[in-house]
Amino acid sequence: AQSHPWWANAVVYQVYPRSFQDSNADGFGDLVGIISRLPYLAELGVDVLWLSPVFVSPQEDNGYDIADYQAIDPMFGTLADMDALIVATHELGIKIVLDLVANHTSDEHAWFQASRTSEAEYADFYWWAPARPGTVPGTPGAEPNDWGSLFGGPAWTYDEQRGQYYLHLFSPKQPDLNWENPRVREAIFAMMNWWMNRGVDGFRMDVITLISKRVDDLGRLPGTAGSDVPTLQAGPDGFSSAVPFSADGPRLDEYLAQMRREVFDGRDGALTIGEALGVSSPRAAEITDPQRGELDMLFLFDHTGIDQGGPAGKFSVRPWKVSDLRGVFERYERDTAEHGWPSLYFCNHDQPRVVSRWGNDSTPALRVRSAKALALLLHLHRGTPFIYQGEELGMTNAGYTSLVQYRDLESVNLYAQLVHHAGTVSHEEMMQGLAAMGRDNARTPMQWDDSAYAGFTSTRGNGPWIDVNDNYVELNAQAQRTDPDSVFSFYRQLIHLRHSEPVVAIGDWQAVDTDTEVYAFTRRLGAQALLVVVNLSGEAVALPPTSSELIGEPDPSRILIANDSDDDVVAALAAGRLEPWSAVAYQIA
Ligand code: TEU
Repeated sequence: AQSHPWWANAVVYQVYPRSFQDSNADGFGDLVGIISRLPYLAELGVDVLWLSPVFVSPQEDNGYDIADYQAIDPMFGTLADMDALIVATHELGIKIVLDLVANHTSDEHAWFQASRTSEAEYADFYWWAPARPGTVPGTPGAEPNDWGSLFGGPAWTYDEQRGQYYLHLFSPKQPDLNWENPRVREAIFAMMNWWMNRGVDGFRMDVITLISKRVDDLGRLPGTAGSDVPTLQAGPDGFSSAVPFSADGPRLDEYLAQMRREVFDGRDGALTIGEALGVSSPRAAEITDPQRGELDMLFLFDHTGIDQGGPAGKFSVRPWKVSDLRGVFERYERDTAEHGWPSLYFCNHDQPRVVSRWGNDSTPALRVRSAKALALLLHLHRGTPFIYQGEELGMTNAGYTSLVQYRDLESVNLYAQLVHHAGTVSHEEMMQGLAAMGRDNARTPMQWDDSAYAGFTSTRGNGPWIDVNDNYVELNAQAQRTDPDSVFSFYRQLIHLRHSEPVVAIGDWQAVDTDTEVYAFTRRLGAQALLVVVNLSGEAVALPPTSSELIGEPDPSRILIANDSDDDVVAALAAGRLEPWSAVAYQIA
């Protein structure tokens, strides 16, 4: 049995600053806006605020391209505003973690500017490589190899000044840092300590599992002597993926342990969450094992791929099954049962809205009901749940119908690559893919009330940086806060349960009825036991056998939480039936 740290029963809330609350009518959210909305987070009851990047940045990737880690971008405010936000969250008993984007910087960061002129101190801060032998540097096909960027196009860009190519797993404006260089690590750890000393409580670390590169592969680029770089799986735009070169590399554990020692040792109550692209669930259990002193928890990606894949890559929507989703969570839970700790998320700023994706947003009633079913399902798992702004309202996908409404570089670039350059995907297919999977679905302005622009920004300005979802008039925080049957009120109850019921936070997790498409599992802690049964479909289905046995004669006083009235739950269970989109957590002991 493990001993449990404070975050075992905590709930984290992610704020995407540019879309949360604008205070100065420029159409972008800002820090002062966030401060004004903190009472809302306190009312919801969350324990930790995770803030997506607010540092100085050219905003190529909405701040995930940092030009100065120790200054706030003027679009978000000032360092004084940041200090005020730290104080204000702490006054409400909420911790605050920042987004640490340290796999790469912006190409406008001073380190990169110095690196491209080969300035001694910074020459090896990034990954530089010569053109493929026998080619003209800077011309198409002269890239050191055929690795592609995750945002489309090659993963290498030629720099005239240095006369070499630099590596970028993401956009050309996001060069990858060379963590092999001890000075890079020192510089990053010093910056992290500076923020910790300023009062923040930890970091969510962007693609941190990509920091250790397989250096040998780089030394054996195609066309060089002894080359045997594996031909990696081709991406939708024809380039091969560079992720295997970077993901979970040979020195990852060493770097994370060094970071722990140099930044977090002696800082009680700090929280570290790693975004774990390319990491398997058994490895995640190791990395989050407290004995090893690396990270507290990781975001895995397996469940986000169950409905993706095809000619347009992640923008090709595939049918999915409840058993696929359950199977992924079953592995997360099983692998971390003895050591390590899972994080639980459906939504973030990179994923479409879950109610549109795996629920049903076609009518208000179905939307509310399926949003609650998905919320109950996720929040009754063992692990630390993450709520992405607006998820607690059941906010839906953007509903954009025109390419010009999209802002996200991934969506815009891949549209150009696939529809125009490669010609492998039609305009119509790609528009459908963007509407289903595009990242802007999560980035529409927070829907606060039914006033103009959903209360996100003032009518004195030119409107928000990205279109508000039309459904804000009916779907907004103001309408839900005082409604006991709202999605918001349901999330409040779920958060409260995690705080008050240890079985919800730390009880053992076990799937049941796994040969069915009903998502059912038990939670057990000492003499306490819960059964969670969720029907993630629009059809009534039979209550499966093990669940039925565990429930026996249904008793309304045993219902912990459900998205139906107690009477309706009991009636359905007694009839051996699960209504469409029904979800219940039931005390079986
Ligand atoms: O994302 C990592 C990542 O690889 C994906 O989730 C990404 O969003 C993309 O959709 C893959 O198809 C992190 C950040 O969360 C994301 O916002 C950044 O764009 C990215 O890193 C680069 O910093």
